[in-house]
Amino acid sequence: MQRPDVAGFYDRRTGSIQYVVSDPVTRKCAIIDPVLDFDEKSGATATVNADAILAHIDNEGLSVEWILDTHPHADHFSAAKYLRAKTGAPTAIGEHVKDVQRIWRDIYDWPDFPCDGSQWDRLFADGETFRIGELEARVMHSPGHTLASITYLIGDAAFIHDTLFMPDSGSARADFPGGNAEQLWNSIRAILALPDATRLFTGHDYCPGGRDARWMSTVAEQKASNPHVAGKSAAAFVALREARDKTLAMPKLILQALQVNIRGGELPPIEECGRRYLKIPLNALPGAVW
Ligand SMILES: N[C@@H](CCC(=O)N[C@@H](CS)C(=O)NCC(=O)O)C(=O)O
Ligand SMILES: [Fe+2]
Repeated sequence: MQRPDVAGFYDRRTGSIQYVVSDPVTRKCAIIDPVLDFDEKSGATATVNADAILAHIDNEGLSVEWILDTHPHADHFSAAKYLRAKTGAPTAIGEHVKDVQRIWRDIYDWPDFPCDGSQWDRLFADGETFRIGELEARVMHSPGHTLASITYLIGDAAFIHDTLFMPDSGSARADFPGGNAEQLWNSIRAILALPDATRLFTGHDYCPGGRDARWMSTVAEQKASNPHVAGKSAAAFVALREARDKTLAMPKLILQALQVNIRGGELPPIEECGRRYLKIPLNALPGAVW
């Protein structure tokens, strides 16, 4: 079993974990789920997170082969386009991103928006493989949190994004447009069918009880102690997930983030005045918690 090196970079602002996964032999690496900083109060964007990742890559003497996203994120902007410009490495995401693009094209009323995934260099189908140096990576389609979510299985490391969080934090929500709790359960079962020692790297940690951020668990740990899966039936999980989702407010950046992320992380085009603008649809999403 190949054992890649994995470095996690925690973004405190959004509770997101970004990864650099590298081949210890060839020093080739992939960046997974990089964050482009956005301050919603001032409207400012920045590349503090992405530049820290680039500095790590430089310090370690790594070379970037892939810039990967697990899904079109609803809580932060992807830094994939910025990092592509900096490194020349290709970007990729799951092929069902096209379905997510169609949903959000309608919400933003962008009739001419190309919903063909052409904003990425490669779209992965379920079961597809690719290489990072000598490491073999395999894609598992893991829908539920979003229609397009995928897990990257690289040697003994699985990048499971927003399926399961740390065992003390349960699972991701399944109530975004295109989300589905039953599909999320099936995706989680497929992840937990991997060997017990598989290292699972999650996409978020919200530091319950004020503990330090953590992001790595194993299949065995999840099966033993995650209350959303240990001893649960499919029906019990779906009931728990749907009940909890009814209590959650939408992520504060969902309307801002999707319009950047369905463009592969590219900010909206510059208008005549020289500035870029985000578009906020009113009364388009359910789930306001007053
Ligand atoms: N408070 C956060 C919530 C972000 C959020 O909804 N995160 C998703 C993953 S993108 C999730 O599954 N959250 C589970 C939960 O909050 O219990 C925000 O506003 O950004
Ligand atoms: Fe997410």
